[in-house]
Amino acid sequence: MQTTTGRSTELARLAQQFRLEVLDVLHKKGTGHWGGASSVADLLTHLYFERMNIRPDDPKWEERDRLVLSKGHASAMLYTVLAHRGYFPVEEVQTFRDLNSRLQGHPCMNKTAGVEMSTGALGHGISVGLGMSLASQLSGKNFWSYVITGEGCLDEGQSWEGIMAAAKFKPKKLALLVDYNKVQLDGAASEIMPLDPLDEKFRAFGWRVAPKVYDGHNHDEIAEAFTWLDSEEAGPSVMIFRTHKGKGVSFMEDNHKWHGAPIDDETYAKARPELEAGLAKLEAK
Ligand SMILES: Cc1ncc(C[n+]2csc(CCOP(=O)(O)OP(=O)(O)O)c2C)c(N)n1
Repeated sequence: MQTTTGRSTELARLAQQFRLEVLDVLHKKGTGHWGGASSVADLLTHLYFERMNIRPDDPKWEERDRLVLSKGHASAMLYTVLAHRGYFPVEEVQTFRDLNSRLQGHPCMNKTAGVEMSTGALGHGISVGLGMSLASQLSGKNFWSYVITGEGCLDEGQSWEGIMAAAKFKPKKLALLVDYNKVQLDGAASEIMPLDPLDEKFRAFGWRVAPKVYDGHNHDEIAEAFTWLDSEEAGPSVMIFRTHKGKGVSFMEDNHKWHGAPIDDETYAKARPELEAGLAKLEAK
């Protein structure tokens, strides 16, 4: 991870710590989605610890920025970030997927503080984010609505209905972050449903598109993307981040096998030291 500023290193360190904690809990529970959770760790960490205007002690504060994790299967990372940001106790993450826990396999907005939208059925996030951003304008508020989608999520037709509708209604504060790891549930995106050239597709659909694909594991680049986002107020905006599924564990990176496979003891014993080594490297910076 090539970060230059102290703050970027700190954010990268936090994200890596969250990866470790997620691996621990998924191993303990024998269930959950490691691939997509590790991929989105830096984006969620940057949003919640650097970018978003939120009050974790008042989760329903009306002016708060909203985040819709459209790829809801990455819930374990969302819960870990929300817990560390103060929405609920960090120990509660250990109840992940337990019967009657608030922290189910896919996020539930009616149960869990900080979860803005129940997701898991892919494809709905953009439409929901559009509604949130229009509600912000109609009610005279000024909050951001952020949506994170994976490329598998973009395969859903509903995503493109939302993209078209956003181009029509032109909300000023709707930002889409694409967690572009190019690997889906059971194979490469290029085999399942090619999306490239993704930036040109968004442009053709009438969106404001960031001038480059950012490194979604480099916090200097994530910050650069947000600087671009703030540089003008002009309708729905999309930032594409190149990420890696299974980030932080060499034999899991870019391998669809680790989309949702249980982390057994043997795998855990090989994977954890790699994440620990990554964390130690960041701590030494
Ligand atoms: C409507 C719907 N169809 C299928 C699935 C099953 N499914 C869960 S995750 C996934 C792939 C998601 O890929 P992507 O959005 O790229 O997420 P990531 O690779 O970051 O995990 C699929 C097909 C689902 N959750 N919802």
